[in-house]
Amino acid sequence: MKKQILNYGFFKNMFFVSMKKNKKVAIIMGSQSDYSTMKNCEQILKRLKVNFETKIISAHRTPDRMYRFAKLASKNNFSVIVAGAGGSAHLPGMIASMTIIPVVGVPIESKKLKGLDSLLSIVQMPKGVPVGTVAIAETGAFNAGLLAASIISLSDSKVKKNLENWRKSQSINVKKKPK
Ligand code: RP5
Repeated sequence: MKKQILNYGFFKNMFFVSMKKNKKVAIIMGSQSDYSTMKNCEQILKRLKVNFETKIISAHRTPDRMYRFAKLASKNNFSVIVAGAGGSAHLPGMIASMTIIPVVGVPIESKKLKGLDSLLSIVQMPKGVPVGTVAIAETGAFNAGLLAASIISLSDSKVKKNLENWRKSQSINVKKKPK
């Protein structure tokens, strides 16, 4: 009987450890120059108390790093990947092709075409491999964080509560009349 109780406790702990571990967001980006935009994603995830890790992974400059990250993402307990890229922005699509973890793509505002190139590269994924695409630049990075938190909230009641409270505070802060 005692042994059974011990076994039950062991499996219960294992279950909660794995549930807890599985709630990390990966924020990845193609270059250091993307970080000022992707900080907006970090900002909202911190506010909502969502665990995340941030990395630079370039599809064309560090293809091996990209491959290793995507292949090990599930084993490393990431449950959402937010990928920011600019120009011919293939990073989110390449990552999505190698994992079934949801991928949210953030189009970085490029110097030449103001991010339209990034947006079209990310949003126009061919049928069969989806990338959820948000708005260009800071707004997109922030919303990608909110979307990642929404996905996490499906299995994390604390994050759900934080997200609900954040929405409420957003509504309260809208004045009824303009000044
Ligand atoms: C992409 O090329 C990055 O995502 C970045 O937005 C863009 C320009 O990179 P840098 O030349 O600034 O490193 O890989």
